[in-house]
Amino acid sequence: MRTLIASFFVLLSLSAAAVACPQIQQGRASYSVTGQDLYTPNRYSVTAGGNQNLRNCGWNNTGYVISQPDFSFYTSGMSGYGRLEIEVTQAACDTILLVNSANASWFYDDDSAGYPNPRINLYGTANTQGRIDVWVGTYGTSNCSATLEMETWYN
Ligand SMILES: [Ca+2]
Ligand SMILES: [Ca+2]
Repeated sequence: MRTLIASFFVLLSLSAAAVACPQIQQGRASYSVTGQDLYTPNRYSVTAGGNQNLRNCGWNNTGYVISQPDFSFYTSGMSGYGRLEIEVTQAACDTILLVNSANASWFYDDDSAGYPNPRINLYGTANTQGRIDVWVGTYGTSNCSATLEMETWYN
C-alpha cells in the first residue's frame, strides 16, 4: 500500500511538473505597444527566474522560469522596422530569456548582450507583430531583480 501511495504521488508530481512548464498564455503583465513606441526603448522591471527547470521541460538549454510568461506584448505597426530587440539590460544575477514570438516560434538566449545578459532579435512581421510572450529567467536557481528592454531598429 505504501508503494502504491508513493507511486501515486510521484505520478502527481510528474504531471504537475509537466503542466507547470512554460505555457503560451497571457503574461503576468501585458502591454500594447507600436513599433514607433519602441523606437525609444521601453524598460520593464521584473523578478527573473522561477521554479521551472527548462531542461525538465524539453529544452536543451539551462534556465529557470515561471510557468506563465512574465510579459505579453501586443505589438502593431512593426512593418517599418527591421527587427525587434528584446534584452536584459541590467540584472542582479545571470539571466536568460525565453521568447515565444508572434508566429509561435520559441527563442532562447543566455549571454548575447554580453555576459551575463541575454538578447534576442526577432526579424520580420510574422515574428514581431501580434502577441509576443517573454520569460525573464535565471541561469541558476535563485531569483533576482532585472530590467527588460524592448526596442525596435530600422536595420
Ligand atoms: Ca545569462
Ligand atoms: Ca537596446
